[in-house]
Amino acid sequence: KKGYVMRKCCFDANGKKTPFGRRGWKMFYCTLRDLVLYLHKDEHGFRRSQMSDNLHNAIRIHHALATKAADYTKKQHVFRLQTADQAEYLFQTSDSKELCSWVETINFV
Ligand code: I3P
Repeated sequence: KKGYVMRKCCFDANGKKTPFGRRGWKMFYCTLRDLVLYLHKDEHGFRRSQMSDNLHNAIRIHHALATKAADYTKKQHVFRLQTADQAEYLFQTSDSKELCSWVETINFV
């Protein structure tokens, strides 16, 4: 699965609160492949990048959990992603169908 999303970092690895200055919403082209969510500036990023670049902005989703962020009311169609290393992100998708599709894809790969 792939597509544009907005991402906000809430907690870094080990559940450490993401510091102010790095908590903003940022747009990424998101590619889910082999249990890794790759985040690139645009849809050409994956092809253009070295594998090391790809891994730099990557989130491992093995043992991660995606849930609709019903408690986050500032934006619509947002899901929360909690990773095995206790990082946490919010992702805003374009509509409710995309939201369900991302959540199901992440949880059932
Ligand atoms: C953050 C940015 C986020 C905001 C966050 C700010 O500032 O304004 O949009 O989250 O609030 O800290 P910065 O870009 O300097 O990191 P919301 O959009 O959810 O309000 P937060 O610290 O309460 O998460």
